[in-house]
Formats: sequence, C-alpha cells, structure tokens
Amino acid sequence: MAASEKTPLVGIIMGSKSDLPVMEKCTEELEALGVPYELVIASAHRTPDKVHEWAGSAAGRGLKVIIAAAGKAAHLGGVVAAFTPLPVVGVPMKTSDLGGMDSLLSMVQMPSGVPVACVAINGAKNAAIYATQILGATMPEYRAAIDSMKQEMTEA
Ligand code: RP5
Repeated sequence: MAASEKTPLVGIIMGSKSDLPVMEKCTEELEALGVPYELVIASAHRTPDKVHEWAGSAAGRGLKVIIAAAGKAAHLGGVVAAFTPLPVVGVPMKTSDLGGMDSLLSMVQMPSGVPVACVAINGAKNAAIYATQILGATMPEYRAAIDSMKQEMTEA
C-alpha cells in the first residue's frame, strides 16, 4: 500500500500556498521514507478557525507529529501547539524582507511551556526526517526507514 493510502501519521500545515514550493521537499522526503501524511493550508491570522479545528482534532484523527511551516511573524507553529498535545516541528520560511530570520526567531523563541522544535530556514527536508525519527521512537518500521537512509548516506 502506498504511504498516501494509509492513515496519515504526520500532519503538515502551512500558512500560505506560497509556502508549497519549499514544502514539496518535505512531502518528497516523507514519501521516500514511506510515511503517510496529510497536508493543509491554513493561516493563524487569516483563517484562525480553520487552524483551531484542524489542530484540535489532529491527535484524535490519528496524527502523531505535526510539521508547521510559516513565514514572517510565524506564529502558526505556536498556535497549533496550543491546541494539540502532539509534538510540533516548525519550518521557518525564507522571506523577502528579512531573509527568514523573522520566521526563525518567531518560531524558535516560543515561551516556556509551549515548545515548537525548529529546523533551519527552509529546512523542509529535515523536518520530514525529524518527524520520521519521532515516529521511529515507537514504530519500528520508521526506525528502520531512518536506519536505511543513514546507511545510504555512507554509500553516497
Ligand atoms: C505566512 O506569510 C505564510 O506562511 C507565508 O510564508 C507568508 C507570506 O504569505 P503570502 O502573502 O505569500 O500568502 O502567513
């Protein structure tokens, strides 16, 4: 069964369709690792009710990890983390005005008590790998997928 046909384990949320070209590196990596995912575009400031509904129902729908991508005043990951017990991995988008430092600092400086893990600016591929590693802590097939990926690195 293809990863996309299984119940999603990773939920990807991004603030705008303009984030999609970067986040395709994330979906490509999840597919390579065989991880089923779902993807939604919802903004913490433009469509807050949609974010609330999606994040609040994420764990109940079977998701185990969330990847949140956003740019500029990138509060999406923090807002999602407020509504779910699931771990949230943020991907700060590179931006035209401040080069993504705005996104990075917005995500990485979450106040104590509501953590958002954060990868590099435009670090979409690493977010996919990190989410798979979280799954791999309890699900052997995803630990094996990471082991294989690391083995391939040594052969490259
Ligand atoms: C954020 O603002 C999005 O995540 C995006 O990175 C940035 C710009 O959005 P658009 O103006 O391109 O829709 O909400």
